[in-house]
Amino acid sequence: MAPPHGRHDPSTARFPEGFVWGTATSSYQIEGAVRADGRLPSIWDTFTHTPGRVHRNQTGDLADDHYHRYPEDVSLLADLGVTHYRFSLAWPRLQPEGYGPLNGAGLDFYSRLLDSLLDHGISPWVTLYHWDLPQTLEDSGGWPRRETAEHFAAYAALVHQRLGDRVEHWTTLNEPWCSAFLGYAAGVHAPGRTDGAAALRAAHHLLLGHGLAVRALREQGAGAIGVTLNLAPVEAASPERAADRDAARRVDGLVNRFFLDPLLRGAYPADVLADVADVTGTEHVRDGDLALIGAPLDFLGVNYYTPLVVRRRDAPTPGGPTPWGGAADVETVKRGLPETAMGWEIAPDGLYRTLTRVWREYGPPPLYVTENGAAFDDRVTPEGRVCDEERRGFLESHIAAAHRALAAGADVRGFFVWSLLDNFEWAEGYAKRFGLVHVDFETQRRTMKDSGRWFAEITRANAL
Ligand code: IFM
Repeated sequence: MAPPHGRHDPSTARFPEGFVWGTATSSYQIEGAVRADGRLPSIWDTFTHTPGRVHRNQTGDLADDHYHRYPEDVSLLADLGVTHYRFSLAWPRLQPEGYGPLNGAGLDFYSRLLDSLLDHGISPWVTLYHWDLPQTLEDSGGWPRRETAEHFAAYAALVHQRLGDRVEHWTTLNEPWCSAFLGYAAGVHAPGRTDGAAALRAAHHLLLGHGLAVRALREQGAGAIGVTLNLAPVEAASPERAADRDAARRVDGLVNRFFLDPLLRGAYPADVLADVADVTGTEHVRDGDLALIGAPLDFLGVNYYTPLVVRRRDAPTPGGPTPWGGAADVETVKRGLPETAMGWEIAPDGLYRTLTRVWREYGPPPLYVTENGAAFDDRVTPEGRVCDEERRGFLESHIAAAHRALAAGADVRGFFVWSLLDNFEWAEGYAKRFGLVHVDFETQRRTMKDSGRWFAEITRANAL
């Protein structure tokens, strides 16, 4: 089946006309200025200021100082030749307590950023929530509490009223799996809770928040609306072992199907509900929720970094809380493939398999790779270059995988590199560099890496 939006020629790695090329960032990871102009703390401010939570107790207080340096960053985007820029709005900057009127100074910042992007011919691709929940809302229960979903939809509606004239693409959530399971079950992300039942309720309320926000944005005539999931193929370490095959089914259920099924089929997968039944029931899922969550979307964002290879341990996994409710006896296994600095195996085929699987099994709306990229230990040479050949190779192989998925019939319409800039990599602090642009965190000096120069050739040629 050929993608409906343009001719695809598999003999060259040329992409269809109108293919979206971009880079992605998120507010807390780059903006800094956490106390400026009425912004109040988010859960990530609280988490990073709690000793022992983040590598070297680093915080996003300054990050890339993008709040003040965005004009330079927009020029870098123009140098990269991207058609689109994916970034998130900081809820605690726009609506400091998570409810009530919008903060004019926060709106002014994003308004200036949008104007600057549009002046450079770059289309903004806005994410409403990339993990920085206003602390006030966490204090009253956070995502495990249903009202947080309602507050999120109200925030989305207000923001769209004020910024919607300049934004075509709206993403409700980025990677709700991380918000729910890393934040509320494993406790390695903000708010750092370790309560498996709370995590499952959080996952449902994130999805409900998405559904309520979609309805609110549709009522206001918003452009294209979608959501971004972190997806990965999940394999059994020993496929001949039934216990490992079952481990793979359960982890696939929690990472992929727990989100894909309600969003694209309007129902939670029955096997996953059974797996987690001893962690929590479904009392928090109310009549009508799944119809909201499963409302049609205009696009699905896919973030892909690495596959998961799992096996069942014969004893419960040691070492503290796990993100895997209903699969605490599962551990991930490495196969000895080359890795990035995150310790993630490099497997571009996993992107191909993810895109084609979602396309085949779910018949989703158009797909966009909304994040793909890699951390490596970059250094600036005395001549001022960053020779990041490994990142270039990583991106080339993954863009080629997206192209193969297109050739196989998946309607893949864009590719965003994570990330524009080296930035605050959550629990890893500033130790892991994902940028196409190097940032010296002492001086805030930006240096385009070799991979960035290479990516600029791809975006301009619309071909590999
Ligand atoms: O930095 C993160 C981003 O915030 C969400 N997706 C994965 C990236 C790399 O870990």
